[in-house]
Amino acid sequence: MRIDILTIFPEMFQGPFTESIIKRAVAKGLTEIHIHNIRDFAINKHKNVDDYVYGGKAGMVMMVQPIADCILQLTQEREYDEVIFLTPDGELLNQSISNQLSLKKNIILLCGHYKGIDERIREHFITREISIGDYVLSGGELAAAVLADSIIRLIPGVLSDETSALSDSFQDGLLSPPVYTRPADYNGWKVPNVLLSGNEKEIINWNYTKSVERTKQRRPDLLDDK
Ligand code: 6GU
Repeated sequence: MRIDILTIFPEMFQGPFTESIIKRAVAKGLTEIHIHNIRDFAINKHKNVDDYVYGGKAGMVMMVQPIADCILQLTQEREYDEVIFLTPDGELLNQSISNQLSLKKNIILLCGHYKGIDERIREHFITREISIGDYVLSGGELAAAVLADSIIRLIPGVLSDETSALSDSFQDGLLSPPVYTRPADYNGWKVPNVLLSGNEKEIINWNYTKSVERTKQRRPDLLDDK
């Protein structure tokens, strides 16, 4: 899978993609991430990418031309399955959206800033708009990193144990059960006996019961959907 990210702050992606699981996915050739600086497509001598909003209100808007030229260059090179704009007024990201997107071949993620981007970009290029939650971030970059991470870890071969993505919280609509590691007794704080029993059936039952219990307590809304 190939992900192209369009941003005016390319340095913000140093870190999220250069560590841990995503780093390994890139090294293994399971995903390609290309960061494009929208400012490289600005044509005037000041390299402007934004301008005053029409209609008088305060604030700057990202201009059509630099973003359009960047997207057009990419779409001339290959076909894209989705051109996604990260925006607080987009559809709320959930595991089902990440699952869908992990099956795509090429996607573009566009990060907005200032008061937003010229509406004509949304009308003519954007196929999907996604928000990562009901709060406001300074820009789309962190949201794009969150979305890319949630997608990339689902690509087959990225996680060392393929079943581990299947047992994630949300993957089956339930939160994960509590987990423990050694020692079995830490100064009197004990690991539940059933987990030490070696009885696989009982352990599966215990994990399921705990998942349901935790979901009922913390996120009853997840059970309502069923
Ligand atoms: Cl995608 N962008 C911004 N700026 N803020 C957000 C967001 C996106 N999702 C939640 N808050």
